[in-house]
Amino acid sequence: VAQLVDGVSRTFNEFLLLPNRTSRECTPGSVDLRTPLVRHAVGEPSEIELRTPFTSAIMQAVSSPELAIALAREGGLGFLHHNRPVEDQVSEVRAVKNFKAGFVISDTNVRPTDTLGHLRELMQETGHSTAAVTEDGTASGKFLGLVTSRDFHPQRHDPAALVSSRMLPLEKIAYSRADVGLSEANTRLWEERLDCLPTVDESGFLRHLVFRSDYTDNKRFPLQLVDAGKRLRVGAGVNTHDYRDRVPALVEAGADALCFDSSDGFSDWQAEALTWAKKHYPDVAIGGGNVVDGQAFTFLADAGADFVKVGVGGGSICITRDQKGIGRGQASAVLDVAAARDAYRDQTGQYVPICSDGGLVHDYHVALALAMGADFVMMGRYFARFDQAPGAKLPTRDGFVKEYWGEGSSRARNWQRYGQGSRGLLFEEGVDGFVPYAGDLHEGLATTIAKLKATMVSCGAIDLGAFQATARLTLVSDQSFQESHATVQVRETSGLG
Ligand code: RVP
Repeated sequence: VAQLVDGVSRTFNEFLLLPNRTSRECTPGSVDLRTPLVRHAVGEPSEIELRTPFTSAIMQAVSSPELAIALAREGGLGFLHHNRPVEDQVSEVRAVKNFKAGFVISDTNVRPTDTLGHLRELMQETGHSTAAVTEDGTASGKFLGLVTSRDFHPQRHDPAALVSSRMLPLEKIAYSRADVGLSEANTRLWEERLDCLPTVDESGFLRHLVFRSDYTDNKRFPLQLVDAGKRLRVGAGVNTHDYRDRVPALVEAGADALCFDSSDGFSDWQAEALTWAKKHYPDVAIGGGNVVDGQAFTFLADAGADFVKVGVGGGSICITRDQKGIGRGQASAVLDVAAARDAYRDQTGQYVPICSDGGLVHDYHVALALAMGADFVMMGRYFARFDQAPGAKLPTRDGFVKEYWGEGSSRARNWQRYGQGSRGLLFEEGVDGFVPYAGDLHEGLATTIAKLKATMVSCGAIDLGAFQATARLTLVSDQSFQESHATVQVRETSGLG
């Protein structure tokens, strides 16, 4: 007969943290959110440590290169999705790895033979008034010149005329070698009174544009997550179907961490794929998942997973539980897997971090997930709301929303994640919808981090290890859940998060 596991399937909403004694030294300014990303021997540091415990969901609607860049600059890690040809994912990995603060990859590019009408449309689309002219009209083609707002006005110039008639050719513009540093580039911009300084490699191909940017920019991002070569770190999803091609290509492109991404990772397919990856690429950091119990965690850890993702059916866009009747409340899943991780550590001397993936609805859920033992969290809905996420921003009567759709929806058609025994989806496990627009990631995440630090301070912890070790949780009854909310009629909000 079926076995009934102990305990009820519980969600984050059912828990609260009890405040612990806060010492004088325990202040938000002293809180350190560093956390291990990958397996390491007890007593030794993890090869990759996140500086803030956030990763972005391996989803089309979430992790664009822009989002991965913005998140790495905050000390977290973006995971680029794998539901597309290998080359497309690889080129996005390269875009993140090639990012240099203040150096932008031109997004408005034309050929000299394009019409000014085409250029006008492109400028409207990107909102930019400087275009690079390259031989093939791409951002990395042979560099031929620039068109700026001083050269071209959409109302003034004939849309049928060619770009070549208005462009500033190479011999008339200042440009720089590709390895120029940001402060040298800024000096040139000011001293030569330039608006834009293109950088070009030794063969004459365009690399970046440097605008009169604020070169103190880096100071805004003191926690940037970078590799040994000071390039931003980036993660990438892989699947158990084409990993023999995808893993090598992503490693070659410089991806810092990979993750097998499946709605149910407790499978022979995933164990085989992990074993293959670790055999052929022993140095690659590669995670597995998703799982919801200790048994499944140990299975993937034994197969070589460097971290394990926890969560089935809790995602905001997810209907797996409705459709298949599998899953587990995210709080119960994290508590169970964290206990298995600690047991595995005690038995093997290896610490295999775990990630709480999906179902984080309120900022305080992040604190709960970490207190319950997650080393870091992965979020989809949360990041899909920001400017940097790829979903379209659409106006509504009350403001704006951004599109957000599940990988198991018919829009994403990610059959590699939701394998149902055939190539293609026989039924949906995700929905296609909208989330409220939340502006720039930098500001949004700052609020979430401020709340997390405030919670940790109330719990008397200045690092995540101490937070987990000393957290005291209580279950909330329906009645006390009601008590958590304001019981007066609330005036307009202050606008603070
Ligand atoms: P959320 O942060 O609650 O939006 O959840 C995001 C997570 O949901 C993803 O990281 C993934 O594990 C899961 N997901 C993605 N697509 C779907 C689906 O279509 N069911 N679920």
